[in-house]
Amino acid sequence: MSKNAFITIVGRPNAGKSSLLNALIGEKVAAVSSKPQTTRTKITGVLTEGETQYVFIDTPGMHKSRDKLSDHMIKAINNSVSSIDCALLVVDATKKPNEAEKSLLSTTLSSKTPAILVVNKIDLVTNKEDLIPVIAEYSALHDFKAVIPISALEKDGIDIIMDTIAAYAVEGPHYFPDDKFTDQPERVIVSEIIREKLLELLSDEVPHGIAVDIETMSEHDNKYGEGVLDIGAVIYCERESHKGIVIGKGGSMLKRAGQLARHDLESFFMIKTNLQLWVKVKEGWRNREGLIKNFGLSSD
Ligand SMILES: Nc1nc2c(ncn2[C@@H]2O[C@H](COP(=O)(O)OP(=O)(O)OP(=O)(O)O)[C@@H](O)[C@H]2O)c(=O)[nH]1
Ligand SMILES: [Mg+2]
Repeated sequence: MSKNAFITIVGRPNAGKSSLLNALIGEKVAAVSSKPQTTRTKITGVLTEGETQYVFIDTPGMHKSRDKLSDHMIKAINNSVSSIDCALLVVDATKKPNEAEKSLLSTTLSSKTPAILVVNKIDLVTNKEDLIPVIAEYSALHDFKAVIPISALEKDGIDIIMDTIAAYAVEGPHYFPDDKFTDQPERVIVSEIIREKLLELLSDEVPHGIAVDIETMSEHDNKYGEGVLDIGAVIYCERESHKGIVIGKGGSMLKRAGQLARHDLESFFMIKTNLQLWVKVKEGWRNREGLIKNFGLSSD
């Protein structure tokens, strides 16, 4: 009997939603960084285990809207919760419930949607008893079907999540090929890997104003007959001054980001990769609908 389960992953920025998605899938399908609001759109990860296909939807962290890009991110969160089989609310074990989480629990996560509380980052909690008051506070806000402490970073507790969500699978078709693990087009994966490196390397203000556009992506054989993946990407930033920061002294920042990205691209695509990066300025793109759509960041 063929089954499927649609599971959405929600939570505040930086809680570890994308880390959890990657741990569940066993592949890096979503960018992860220490900066909040790393994820900008809905990202789907797919895992087929025996008869059941799990479709996980990673969402941007819940936050107050500031610009049109934020509006799209918030819409993506709300869309992800309608007609799903189960929601995973990922929270940070070292933090107390905040307003955004409270409002999500009282509105979007209606009582009809089974929700599981995933208490992440338990590796940061030395005394496990400290988890009890955190769990108690969240449990007081909602009738969770289960509470699962995990560490997405150390891949601890992931199997318990899988065992628990198996109960929410329903009879139905597999919507993706069984060997597929994301709905993200390859170009989006490439641009997210590059953006992830810039987020980690750059100081706070600059990276949130960055979009990465993959202009070319093709394969050729080198003189030894090995396949090489050629990628040309443009990094758009909002200001001329940011462009200088992204390039760095003598091109050092761009070079470092390129090296790190190439390393991840080669292990993801399992092919030698030649990555060319350019930096351009596109002022105020975060408030321009057309550009948001162009960069694939629209929730529509
Ligand atoms: N110590 C520890 N750090 C973690 C764990 N899971 C995630 N992190 C870190 O927390 C930060 C945020 O992780 P993400 O997976 O990008 O978080 P997110 O919830 O997807 O964030 P947004 O996309 O910005 O909403 C990164 O620096 C991760 O390495 C964990 O289990 N333990
Ligand atoms: Mg994320």
